Amino acid sequence: MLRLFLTGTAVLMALASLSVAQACAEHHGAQHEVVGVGKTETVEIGPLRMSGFYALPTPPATRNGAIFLHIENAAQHADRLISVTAAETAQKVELHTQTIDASGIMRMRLVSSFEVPPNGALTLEPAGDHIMLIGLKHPLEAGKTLPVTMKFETAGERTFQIPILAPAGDAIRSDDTAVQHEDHSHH
Ligand SMILES: [Cu+2]
Repeated sequence: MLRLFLTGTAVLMALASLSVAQACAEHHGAQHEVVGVGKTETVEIGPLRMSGFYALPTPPATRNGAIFLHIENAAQHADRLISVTAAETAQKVELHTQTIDASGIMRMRLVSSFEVPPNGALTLEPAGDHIMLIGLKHPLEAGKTLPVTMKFETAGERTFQIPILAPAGDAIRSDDTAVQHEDHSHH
């Protein structure tokens, strides 16, 4: 089992989660059907319907990024997200679960797949399960998109563009501010 203590990234992600709902609301306000122009609403693979996908922008020195999305499964059987590749953007891509332990430390854990339950849904979101981009080849820039290929055990694979959305309110401004904020929040 691989346990990661990527506190810097975790703190940034925790901060980002404060404003993500707003960013998503803005994103969902626009209706576009064209895949790959940064305003994509849904992508379907067989009975799987992916929506609300985005990545957060990263500061220049940041090594890792994360992708979030919602996956609905209309089938009577479960499926599994078994791999994600983003070769243009990151050296590798991992599937991570994220929990907060008893002492308030965020822990990310590498998993081999995410289950999408039958007639159910899987939501990857900040401070929860997520797709992690490891070793960014360039910073994630708000307003751009990054291509990913998501592969499911049963439904197969699909390549599409993930929009990079700036969180509203400038939550990600400086690592120092983020760390201090995190310290105070646990007193
Ligand atoms: Cu992670």
